[in-house]
Amino acid sequence: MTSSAPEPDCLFCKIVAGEIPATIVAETADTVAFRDINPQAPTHVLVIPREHHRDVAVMAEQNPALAGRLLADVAAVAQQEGLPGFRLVFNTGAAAQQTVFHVHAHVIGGRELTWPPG
Ligand code: DGP
Repeated sequence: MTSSAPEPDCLFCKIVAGEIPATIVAETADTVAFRDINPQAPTHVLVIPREHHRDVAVMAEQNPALAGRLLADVAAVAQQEGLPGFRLVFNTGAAAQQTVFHVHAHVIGGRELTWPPG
């Protein structure tokens, strides 16, 4: 069974709990948004739910309302960052280069973005 309780060894659960520092740019009752430690663009913010879900597919299945609110919080962060456009990425699974297994939305912008991604 998949749990949404905090995972003791989860890096992003520790950021939610304030146990690991992060440059937080926005917080809501549901989500925390903070700057990526390895930015791929002038603006690179991660928006995560406070609840632990392994990836976006699990979150959408277990708590679709939360998934919707997370998207609204992404939009608010993009507006707060003054982005005229942005790329929203959920790397999902190791084959897609997901490395932290607590769902996170990459909000990337502040430069001309190319397509397709690598
Ligand atoms: P992904 O490959 O989609 O799982 O992205 C994980 C992202 O998390 C990656 O862009 C780097 C970022 N990251 C990893 N560890 C930390 C950390 O301790 N603090 C912050 N702010 N970002 C982190």
